[in-house]
Amino acid sequence: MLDDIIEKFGINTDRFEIQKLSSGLINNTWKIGAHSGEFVLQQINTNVFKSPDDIAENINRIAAYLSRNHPDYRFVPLVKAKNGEYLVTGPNGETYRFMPYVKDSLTLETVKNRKQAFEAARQFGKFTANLVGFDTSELKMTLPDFHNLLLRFRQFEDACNNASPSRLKLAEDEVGKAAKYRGIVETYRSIVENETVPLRVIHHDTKISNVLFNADHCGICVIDLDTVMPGYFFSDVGDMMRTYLSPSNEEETDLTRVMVREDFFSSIIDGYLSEMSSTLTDTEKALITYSGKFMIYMQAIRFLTDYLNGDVYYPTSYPEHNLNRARNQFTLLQSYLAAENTFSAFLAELTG
Ligand code: GN1
Ligand code: MG
Repeated sequence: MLDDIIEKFGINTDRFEIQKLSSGLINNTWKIGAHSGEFVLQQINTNVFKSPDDIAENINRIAAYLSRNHPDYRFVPLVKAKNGEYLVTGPNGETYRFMPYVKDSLTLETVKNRKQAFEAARQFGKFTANLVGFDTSELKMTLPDFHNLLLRFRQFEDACNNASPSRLKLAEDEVGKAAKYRGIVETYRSIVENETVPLRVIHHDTKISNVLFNADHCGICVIDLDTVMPGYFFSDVGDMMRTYLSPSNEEETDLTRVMVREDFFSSIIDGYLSEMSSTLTDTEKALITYSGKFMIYMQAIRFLTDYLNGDVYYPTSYPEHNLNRARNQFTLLQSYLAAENTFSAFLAELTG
């Protein structure tokens, strides 16, 4: 079935290998080994991304800018189909795209050591730093309000009002935690209303599996560019903290394994600032500790909202999967909050 799609991207389908890649909750991804090389095929989830053309346009604009201004920067471009388009439509209206596979690269599901945290943070910092001169208004909003915490909280409240009594009952503790830490939403409100945080080219999904590494654990480049849009730096730094500080990821159900490793914090900061230090404003630097709370809390309430809504957004493999993910993220949040003063003290020393 996928043969026809691959063929439209110019691959000779007499002989090729196909392997499903598991990472990513939203899109489907395959690695293709063909005579002419290795590629990645992706089916874009158009229930989530309503205008996949906008994603392709954003990636192409950024690719053009980077190749003009930072020709040595490693960027994975889209491959054109034989008809000259970047997207191919399947028999049931599905949307596909094609990219080169970065040779000898590997991805990580969890961060094992501080070097990996540093390297990943450096790659995302480099991405935004190299695009400082790029006019953010040229980018389409592929998911409007994606990291708008005010909206996410309203969606959570709506979900509470509409949830089945049984799901609401099972999620009682987590609903209580969402309310308990509501101050994180209020801080967000005051940041967007009062502070002048600049819009930058932000990746918006800086989890560890979105960085390609080589065998020596050095970062090669960032991938998964669907949510690259104008945004705030704390989305990216926050998602690094969400996914690099803990030894286990959001799928872990043994909550004793979900925790913040305090010494990994400085590795993230050092990696990100190695590229972004001269770019970030003082206002932004003062929000670094907030970043982690913001993203961990938002992801907790997104999983919880989806559980209450009956699992309509994130794919699940068992009935309480999203509730467990929310539990995991609230556990991480509590561990993060316990370390907050240590993080702030470290930053105060670093930034003066
Ligand atoms: C989704 O599809 P994937 O795995 O790249 C989600 C992110 C979440 C992430 C949690 C468009 O990303 O926001 O952080 O799951 N992307 C979208 O693993 O909702
Ligand atoms: Mg993504």
